[in-house]
Amino acid sequence: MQLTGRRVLVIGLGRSGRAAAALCLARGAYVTVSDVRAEAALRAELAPLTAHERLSIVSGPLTEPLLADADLAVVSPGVPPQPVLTEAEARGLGVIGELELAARDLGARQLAAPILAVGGTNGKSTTTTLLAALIAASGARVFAGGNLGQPLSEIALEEAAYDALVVEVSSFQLERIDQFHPRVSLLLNVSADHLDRYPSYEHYVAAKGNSFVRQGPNDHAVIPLGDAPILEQARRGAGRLVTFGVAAHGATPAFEARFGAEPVVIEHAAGQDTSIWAQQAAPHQGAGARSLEETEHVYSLAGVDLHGAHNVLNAAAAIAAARALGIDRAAITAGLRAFRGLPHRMQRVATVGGVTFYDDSKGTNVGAAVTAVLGLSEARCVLIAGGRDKQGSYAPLAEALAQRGRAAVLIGEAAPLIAAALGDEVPQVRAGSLQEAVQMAHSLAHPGDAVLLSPACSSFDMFTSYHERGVRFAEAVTQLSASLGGPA
Ligand code: UMA
Repeated sequence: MQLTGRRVLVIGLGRSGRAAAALCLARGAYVTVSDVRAEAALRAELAPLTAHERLSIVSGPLTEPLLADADLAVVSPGVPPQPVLTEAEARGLGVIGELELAARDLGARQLAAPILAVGGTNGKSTTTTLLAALIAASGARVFAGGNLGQPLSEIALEEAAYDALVVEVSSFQLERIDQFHPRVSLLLNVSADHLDRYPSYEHYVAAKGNSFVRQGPNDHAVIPLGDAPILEQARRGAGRLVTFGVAAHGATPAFEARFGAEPVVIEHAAGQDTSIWAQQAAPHQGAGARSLEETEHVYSLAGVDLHGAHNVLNAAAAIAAARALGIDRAAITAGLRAFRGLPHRMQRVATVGGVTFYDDSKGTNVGAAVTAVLGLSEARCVLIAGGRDKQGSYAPLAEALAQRGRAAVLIGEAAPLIAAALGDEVPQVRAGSLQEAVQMAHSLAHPGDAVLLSPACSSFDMFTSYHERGVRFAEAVTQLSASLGGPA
């Protein structure tokens, strides 16, 4: 990719736009950044670069003349499709995403580090971080970023060499890609999310599947066992399939049933394809049983810092991707032991009056909240949900709460919508603040229950981010605990 002397329009100046602008300037382009925010904020954002002679900043909506002046446009993931952009593309302007910019730059410089892409509606960040930990345990230098936080364009600028780049990829980032070519592409799951951005659910699934398209026979597509829509996406490329899932009864060889009642991940190679199965193994069967350590393709998850049944699957997926890269069993085992879970993802906060509080503030869609409810080790929970609606259906949440819910405490803009969907499945109350929600949830819970913050919505109606929402939740739990005389 030749950028010297070319005019690049960077649209959106958050982390992605900043990294893209810096990369394009470093490669000799004339860069204009366009963002709807006020100019003072944009200048502050670009602080070290504002004096650059090849940089200009335009505050306000994206316009046709701005696009007409550009040879290439780089769009930030959070900038939704809009007519002015579609029209410019129709006129022949190249429009790419920040991820594609990074991929082209890395490709042009022939940097050999393989890319491992981690996509999915839920579990991406945990799996990205775990996969990076498994690879790092082999002694390799690993980058973990993308949607997780650090844009890949920042890495393209760094001189430090990596042995592997583990990139969390959102559907937004995968919308405008072409050269982006993961050696291993993992798609964990797909359920309704971001339907406020896509014309249909199928468009959202197809965006996620774009990460498979460039894969060839030396690459691996890591996908869930028995998920036909995801298989269809993987088949858009030619990568070798590696599947992961929960072993069906009777489908596993006999020796697997001999371990204690703890989650394990089992690997089987059959011809060209590999299956990685996670399961809660049957109790130890005595004579003839082998320990986990003795058996080559079994990984014990006992004592690993991952909570919830869904995280066993995430671990299976990460192990599958690490194996596809050639990481050996010893490193994977060491990586699992060293792994520490991520904040705001099924994070245990405290136990107050026999009720355990979990912060799953990152549960920003219905699928995530359902998974969190069904994966709890406590039999019943009081769910705190609500926030800014994303136009998906809350019906699956009603089903999950019918099975495992004690009550629901609803907050934020989406509270009436969720209330209507829950109907009589579970008792429900409304709270005016998160602090009030924590108090109400505690009084509705019985000893031995969980209180789970897994909002099924974005946070932006009440907070600046899911992170702030999670921090406020933990503070409210601490206050509650103090008001009751400390943890119990
Ligand atoms: N903007 C415009 N015009 C618009 C919309 C936005 O100018 O029409 C401007 C905003 O004023 C702002 C900038 O664009 O200044 C924000 O761009 P952005 O939303 O792309 O944000 P970044 O800071 O670049 O963060 C993005 C990802 N954000 C989104 O996809 C919304 C971050 O993922 C990611 O960590 C980061 O790139 C680095 O790769 C966050 C996210 O919420 C965590 N992702 C979604 C999710 O996980 O569900 C997909």
